[in-house]
Amino acid sequence: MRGEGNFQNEKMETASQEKIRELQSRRLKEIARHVYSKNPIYRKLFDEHGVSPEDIKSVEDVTKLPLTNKDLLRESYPLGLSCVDRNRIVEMHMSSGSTGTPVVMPYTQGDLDQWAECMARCYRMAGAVPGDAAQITPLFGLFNGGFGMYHGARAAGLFVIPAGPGNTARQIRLARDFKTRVLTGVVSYGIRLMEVMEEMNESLPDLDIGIFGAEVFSDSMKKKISSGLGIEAFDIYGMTESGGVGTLGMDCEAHDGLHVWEDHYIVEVIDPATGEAVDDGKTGELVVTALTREALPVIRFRTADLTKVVSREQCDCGRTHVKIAPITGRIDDMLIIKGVNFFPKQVEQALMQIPGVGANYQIIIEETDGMKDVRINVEAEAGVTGYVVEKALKEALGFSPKGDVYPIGGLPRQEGKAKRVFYKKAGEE
Ligand code: DLL
Repeated sequence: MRGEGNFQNEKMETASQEKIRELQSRRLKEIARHVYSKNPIYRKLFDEHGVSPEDIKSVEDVTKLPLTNKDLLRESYPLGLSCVDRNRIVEMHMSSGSTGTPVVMPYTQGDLDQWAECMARCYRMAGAVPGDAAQITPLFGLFNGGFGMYHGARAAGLFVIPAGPGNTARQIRLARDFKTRVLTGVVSYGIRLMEVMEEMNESLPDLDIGIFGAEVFSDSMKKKISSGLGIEAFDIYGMTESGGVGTLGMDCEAHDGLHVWEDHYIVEVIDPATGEAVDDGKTGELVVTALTREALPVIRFRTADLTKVVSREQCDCGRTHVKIAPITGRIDDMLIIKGVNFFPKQVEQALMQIPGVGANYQIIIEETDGMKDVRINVEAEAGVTGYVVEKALKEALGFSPKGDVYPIGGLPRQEGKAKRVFYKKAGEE
């Protein structure tokens, strides 16, 4: 298998669960002390919750700590939650999120090294080896995607092509001329690349590994991108709050879950309504505690991302770190139409299985007199009828949404993370 024996930090990636627990216990005690002693907002939060760092004796005690969420980070804008002196901060990233209030993540040099290590593990887990050309297509800027993939590629000893997004024809030439073996991007950029390659009638024989994330990534979309680009596609996870892309792991060659780097993070899955832990195998909200970050370690951060624990056994790839399911979506992404609850990912999964349907689609929620209805527009090759699409969606969702079939290229394209769901009031265009 391609990733077998291919580790960035073999000792840690294959350490026994017992050893990992021991390390997590030690690090949790340290991080609780760190945030409590260095930041007044954290101190107040712990005090109000009636917990002190001395109460934390092992990893199980994580549940004694208060849950936190995006609001805490937003309210402390710009650097109110930082736990180090300002002169130790060497880089920052920021996400604006849907409400527009930014979340800032400052980094010390130690944090950059931690990020690079996590991301480098992902590259190696995908099968990349030192010297491979890695073309990095997410934005280099406040978005953490470009720089995170850069720091990690350097740590893994790769030949970095910091292409950034856009100009897809040039991107394809770069990949051809510099023999790109590893290409990274947001999921919708993988789609874009596939389309332009088809238009240009290009193939990239050296391209072998695609690392995509930042957006929900259904299995059927993964298959489509894999066959379209002639690569093995991996689903990479991370967020501004955890410290960026790759910090929360990726799937290995077994492709049956994302390995979370447990020496750096404690993950819990909770019932979003009660805040209580759910059993392994049950879907809930992922909660993350950063154990090794200095500038802004999140404590029991409610990600709003839905997933479940898939396995805590040693994987065929040799890694021992917990596997979680690919993210279903964010809690607030759930749609309720005509009494049926569903996630955009289910629509994607159903659409991508229809032969001839393209990779771009829109879910439009229309509201008339307080009643919600949904239209699903897709792109498809000639010959794919609305009837075929409707039938597949009915099977997946239990009802038939209206919608139109556009020719390939007929729906608008966006840069960065794709917006798939649109809201419209009656009569609006
Ligand atoms: O999207 C980090 C990233 C960059 C991941 C490039 C992968 C590739 P944010 O902009 O802070 O950071 O957005 C984080 O995006 O809470 C999830 O809701 C979603 N997300 C990230 N990766 C995945 C994934 C980056 N693999 C938010 N599958 C997260 C599903 C993802 N959703």
